[in-house]
Amino acid sequence: MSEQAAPQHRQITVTEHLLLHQKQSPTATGSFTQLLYDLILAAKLIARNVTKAGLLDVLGGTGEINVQGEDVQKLDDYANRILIHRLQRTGVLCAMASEENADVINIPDAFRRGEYILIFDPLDGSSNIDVNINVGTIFSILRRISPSDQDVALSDVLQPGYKQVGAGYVLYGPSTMLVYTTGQGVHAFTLDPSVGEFLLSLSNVKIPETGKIYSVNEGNVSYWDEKTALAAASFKGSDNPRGAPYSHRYVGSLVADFHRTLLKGGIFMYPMDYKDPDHPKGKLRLMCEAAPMSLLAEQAGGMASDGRRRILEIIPDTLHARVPLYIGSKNDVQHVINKLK
Ligand code: P6P
Repeated sequence: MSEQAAPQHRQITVTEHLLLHQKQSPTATGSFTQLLYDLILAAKLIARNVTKAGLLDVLGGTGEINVQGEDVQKLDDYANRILIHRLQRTGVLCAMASEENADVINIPDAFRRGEYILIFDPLDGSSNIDVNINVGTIFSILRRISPSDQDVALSDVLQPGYKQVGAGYVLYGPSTMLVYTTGQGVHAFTLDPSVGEFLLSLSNVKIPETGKIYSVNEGNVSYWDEKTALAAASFKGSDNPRGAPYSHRYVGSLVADFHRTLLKGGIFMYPMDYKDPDHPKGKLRLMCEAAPMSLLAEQAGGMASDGRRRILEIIPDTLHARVPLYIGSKNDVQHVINKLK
């Protein structure tokens, strides 16, 4: 079970938590702490605007279409610019990639470079902003594989998810939460706006082995193949790991749906569908959505699959590769994998 954080007077900041972990992992360096520090600063700036979205002129779209073919909302454009501006100065990155940008983002010559690569979805679920539903920033951290004295190659970025040295998300909602892993468990921090610090609220988060909630956009059922439809339908009856019907919950914002699955268990599904020409491989992006969430899920004792393969073993063929995603309690995910065979 997840461990509630210490009483008020012993609360731990992210930086203290990272430094504590660094002592336990000799390979960790201050670079990672610096990277997370700048990521957190960007998140606080994004949180400030997200929580005031109704007051500032940041609602609605910019009129532009992004590389995904989606309307760019003003806030996700803001979030993208803040992350690129802050993180290119952190001195520990050699490249970045954003869900909003078609190509790899190089670090300008004016800034010091490092060994890490940051891949992010600046504001996932942004279509929900105008109706005040949770949105989030998702991030994935890789270490370059080519020699430091060479230019970053696309092969440095297109690595399978098990190569991630860190992953996490910031959830902007009733409270702003940071959830991350560096391969030593999953830990959750809640932003205390009165001091501007993320304070540890849950350590060593564990996903229950079997859940009671399934999460999928049932409106797509006519676009699924038969096995997918039967797998989703199984959670409405007793032919499932629980032996009883599950509750259905679907926010339509991956960070919110995943966060609930991480804490309460169950399964989140975004199957392949025939609704959109891009969706035969699913809607969600492998590198900035599925892979970071899958590292978190596995670190919390859960499971993540595309229906056949472990997400973390899939080697991206392109920067914006998409995958079907089945993620959450290991018994529930395995049940779906068995149904899809
Ligand atoms: P649908 C948001 O646009 C997103 O990328 C994820 O955050 C979310 O899980 C999914 O799309 C929702 O897609 O087709 O159900 O609206």
